[in-house]
Amino acid sequence: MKYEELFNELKVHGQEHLLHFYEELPEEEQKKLLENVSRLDLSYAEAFAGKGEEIQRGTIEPLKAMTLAEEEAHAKEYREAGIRALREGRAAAVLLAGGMGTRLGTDGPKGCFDLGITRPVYIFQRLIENLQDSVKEAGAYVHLLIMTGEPNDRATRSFLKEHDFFGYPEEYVHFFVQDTAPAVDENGKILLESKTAPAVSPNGNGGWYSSLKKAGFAEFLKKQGVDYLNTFAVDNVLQRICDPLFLGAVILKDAAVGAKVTAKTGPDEKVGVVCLEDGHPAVVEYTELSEEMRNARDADGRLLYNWGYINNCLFRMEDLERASKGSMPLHFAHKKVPYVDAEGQRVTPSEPNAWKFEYFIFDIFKGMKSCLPFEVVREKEFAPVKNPTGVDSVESARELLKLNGYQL
Ligand code: UD2
Repeated sequence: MKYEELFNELKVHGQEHLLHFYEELPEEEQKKLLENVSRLDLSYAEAFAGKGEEIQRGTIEPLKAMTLAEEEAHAKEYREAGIRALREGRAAAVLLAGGMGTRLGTDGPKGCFDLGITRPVYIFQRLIENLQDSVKEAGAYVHLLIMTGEPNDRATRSFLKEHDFFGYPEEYVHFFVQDTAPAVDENGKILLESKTAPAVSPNGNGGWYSSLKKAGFAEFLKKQGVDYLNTFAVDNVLQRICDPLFLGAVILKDAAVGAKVTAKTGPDEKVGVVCLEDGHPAVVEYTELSEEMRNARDADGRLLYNWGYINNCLFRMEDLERASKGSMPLHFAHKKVPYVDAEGQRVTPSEPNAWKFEYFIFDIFKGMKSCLPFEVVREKEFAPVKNPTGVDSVESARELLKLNGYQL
């Protein structure tokens, strides 16, 4: 796009400051700036105008999960149905690895983090080994799609290639990059990360399906006969992936979506809670849980909203496609974002100075006819690596891995 054309478009949106340094840049850099700015999705910054209004929630009620006892009672039929579907190539796995892993304090992709003590045990390795368990049980490979973010895409691909995809056949591994959203200052102005690039970051894990589609994988998967997608987070090193029991239960219960859940450790655990909103399946994220909902108890004294969402879902593709036509709410997060000021000086803020935009994966549940929350045993299936130490950390994940017989 030419300078004038872009300038005029930006002006309509009040974002023409993005070209502030254009004149002083060498020609090559000018080109880069125009390219970077013209790729921006300005609708995010437009949405910022509505930031004052909280996301309006409907009437929230608890949603029952399928309990371990119920799963146990039907284990044989669920497992068989799941294995059959895997064997027929009806399921694929989608790894959500577009996040930045900032809390862990690593620069690289979170999946490259080594949890090993006496030998390397990378997060990606653990996840692929977990997937291999299901592959072995079914006797058939499933397609593994890996969503990266722009900042970690190259490093993720080269790391996995270097490690020979930890034994997974390369022809079953596919990558796609998730879309980005710009960061804006308190006045809704998009920040410049450098004189040639706006500050952008991945648009939240709810951006996964539109990014997958844009990359042509929805078509690809349909052609392959896939009709269930198991999305899973990069940081839970104990999770079962394409778990036949879960898959079979979702199929036989005819659920549009299934979500693995575990009983919360307490009101403040950092997991979303699965519930109903105006009669539709929904999840309220831990950051948005009201005091009242957080602490509400049932007649037996248990948390009323007790089913913690652990970010391992099974989506039926036809329902996903239908639900994805609706709009998703945009969540705002106040963060520290380094930027270049009007004088061209790089500023590293010590306090949150910017707003980032994120879609949440589970917000699509609201457009689904039905959801099956599926209970799992926490100690066997939930070991998230979020922080270096303490709760949900490298330390706690190592303990849980050892408890489950893994050599570190
Ligand atoms: C997530 C869940 C939360 C709970 C918790 C369990 C969401 C929105 N919240 O919270 O309810 O289940 O995990 O540990 O899912 N990701 C991307 N692109 C992005 C942002 C994130 O791929 O733009 C991935 C990220 O790489 C990770 C997953 O999504 O695999 C969860 O992201 P997070 O660690 O930021 O989420 P968290 O812990 O706040």
